[in-house]
Amino acid sequence: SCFVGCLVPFRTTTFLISPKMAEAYKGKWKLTDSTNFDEYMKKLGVGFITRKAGNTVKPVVTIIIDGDNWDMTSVSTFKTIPCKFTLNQEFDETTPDGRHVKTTFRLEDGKLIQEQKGEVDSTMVREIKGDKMIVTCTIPGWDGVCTRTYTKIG
Ligand code: ACD
Repeated sequence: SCFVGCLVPFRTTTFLISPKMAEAYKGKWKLTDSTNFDEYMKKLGVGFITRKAGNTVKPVVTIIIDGDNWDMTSVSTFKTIPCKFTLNQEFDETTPDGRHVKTTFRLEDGKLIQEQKGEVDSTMVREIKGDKMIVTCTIPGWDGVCTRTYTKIG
């Protein structure tokens, strides 16, 4: 009927799907696979010592969500990297290797997109597939792709 046909799509997009998409990210994730990370860090201008550390560590990321406010803190033996943000709001981010960038996170098609503007621009897309969170890192003008796979641990 018209009642169902009009009401359901409206409620689905505005009230039900969006919070559920975010819901999938909540919890604790540990890095279990990484490809091309060294190349990616080289393109970002990350120095030798930090790259060695970055290539070695298996960070645990804990994601807490309160409405549009996210806390995505990464813990490893290298360092603890707090990352608090509000969706669709640009903020000053200090990257794990100490670069200063302007960052915006947004949710699009169920994917969390992190856009960094700085001396080198970069985009990180996070998507959930089963018990995996897959992070795809790209840089405009770079042919390569870095993929980091996190597995749900809590
Ligand atoms: C991911 C990908 C995040 C990549 C972040 C920055 C890359 C630049 C420099 C890395 C230097 C050290 C990396 C050490 C730990 C990575 C921790 C990532 C925390 C978000 O999410 O894996």
